[in-house]
Amino acid sequence: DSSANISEEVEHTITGIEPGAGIAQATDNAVEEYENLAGWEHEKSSTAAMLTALGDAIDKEEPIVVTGWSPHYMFAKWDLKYLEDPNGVYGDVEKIITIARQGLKEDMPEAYTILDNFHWEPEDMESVMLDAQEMEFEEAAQKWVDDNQDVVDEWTEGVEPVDGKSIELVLTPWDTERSSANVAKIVLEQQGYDVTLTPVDPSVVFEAIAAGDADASLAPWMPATHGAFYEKHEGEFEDLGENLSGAKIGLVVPSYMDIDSIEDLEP
Ligand code: PBE
Repeated sequence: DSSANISEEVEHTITGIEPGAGIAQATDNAVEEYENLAGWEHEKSSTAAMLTALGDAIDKEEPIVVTGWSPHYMFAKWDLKYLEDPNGVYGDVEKIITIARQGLKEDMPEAYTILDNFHWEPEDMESVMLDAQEMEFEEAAQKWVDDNQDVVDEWTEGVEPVDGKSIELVLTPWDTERSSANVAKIVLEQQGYDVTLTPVDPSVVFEAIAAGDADASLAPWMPATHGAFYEKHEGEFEDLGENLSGAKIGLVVPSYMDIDSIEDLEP
């Protein structure tokens, strides 16, 4: 049948991204958990390579199965769908949270308050990511701040300015987190902070904050994507709650493919 052809045409391969991504771990788990994925390969490389492979397949209207997530421009650029995940390996709706090192509240109460207040919508993040297709993330973030000064004013309301204190934020190397980190950087700089952004793997985000080597991060995706790292370090960092809700991860295919569920992929 057609789904058997799909499996053969994609050579029983899921086109993945960087091995350190939470979605890569989740996909290894999916290959383990779904009996129909026995014998499938999860090929990890990079986000750029995955997007190139996806674009090439769509140009030829060939099947492809990738690891995908939202917010991401892939859904605006192409007609795509998430495969249903009856085993719930990829979770349902994800939120992005803010975490801080122990003691940040006492050491830098002004920054702590701003980071605690930082909350925006997927549309906000998407607009920064879209602009960043044509300009640097710094510029795209500045544009969002200029256009949304009322939102920023809510985050900084009643917070006293500081005089050049240094703060380090860690982020993961995807566009979603480049957006939030660059916006946070500008807002903290407006307040008088000297801000360093350090991109690292998701595991290192939690390690650095737990060890007190970095001050805060707006990068963790919960509960499915980075839940294992969160649990490993629980109690060694402070959870400031969500900064965005309505994110998602999963297996993604072009809409023209005649399957709906991970279970439709044949062994
Ligand atoms: N992502 C985007 C990351 C987090 C942000 C879903 C590719 C991951 O760790 O899987």
